[in-house]
Amino acid sequence: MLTIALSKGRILEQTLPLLEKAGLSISEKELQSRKLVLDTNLDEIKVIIIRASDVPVFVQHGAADLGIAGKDVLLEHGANGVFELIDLGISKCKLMVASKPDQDLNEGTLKVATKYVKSAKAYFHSQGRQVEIIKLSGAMELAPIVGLADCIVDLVDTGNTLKANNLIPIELIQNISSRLIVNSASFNTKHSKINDWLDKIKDNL
Ligand code: PRT
Ligand code: MG
Repeated sequence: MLTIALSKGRILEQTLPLLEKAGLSISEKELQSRKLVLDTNLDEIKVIIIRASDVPVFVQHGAADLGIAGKDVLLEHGANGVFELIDLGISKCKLMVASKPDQDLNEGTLKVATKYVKSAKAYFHSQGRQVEIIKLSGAMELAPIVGLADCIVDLVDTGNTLKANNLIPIELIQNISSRLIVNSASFNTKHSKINDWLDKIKDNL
């Protein structure tokens, strides 16, 4: 038996067609049900659909053998107990520093509002810049507007959210996409089965 953890929300839309091409499908009836563990067309594979940030946690602890999650989420979680197998090239966006157009980001200690605490710290520290991180769980764009922070670190796709709040993208921290991850113990014990799937997914990317 293999269990695959998928992120609900925006990644799911792009994940399902990718799995389908590799021969794994979940019926509309299963997807619409309130079940948390979903059956697939294959008896030996079950799928769980959970919050994006919980995917690496389930995989780390072996509650799921495989998972699909954004690189942003994986960077925050750390590599503990999970291997990244492949870049699926879906749900692409950029992790960026953004601020008001007239903001000076090079003087004194920067106040940075973000949900990506680890990534933001690592980025500014690597440049020798002093920062105070303010952890938020959403609506980061509000922080510079109300004077809570000098800048934000957030994901940017079209840039429309920034523009709507009179903010501009300033520095690129990292390009983001979704990755297939595996529990490190499962990778040993279920190696041939997992490799079969890896090949099927790779062949259809
Ligand atoms: O809602 P919940 O707390 O459960 O989780 P979540 O909000 O993290 O999940 P969800 O469904 O939003 O999916 C998040 C995952 O999608 C991230 O982990 C990324 O890997 C990926 N992804 C790709 C994005 C974006 N693009 C994206 N643009 N996640 C979020 N955004 C947000 C961004 O934070 C900002 O608010 O979209 C807004 C910017 O978009 P543009 O197009 O206006 O620039
Ligand atoms: Mg969301």
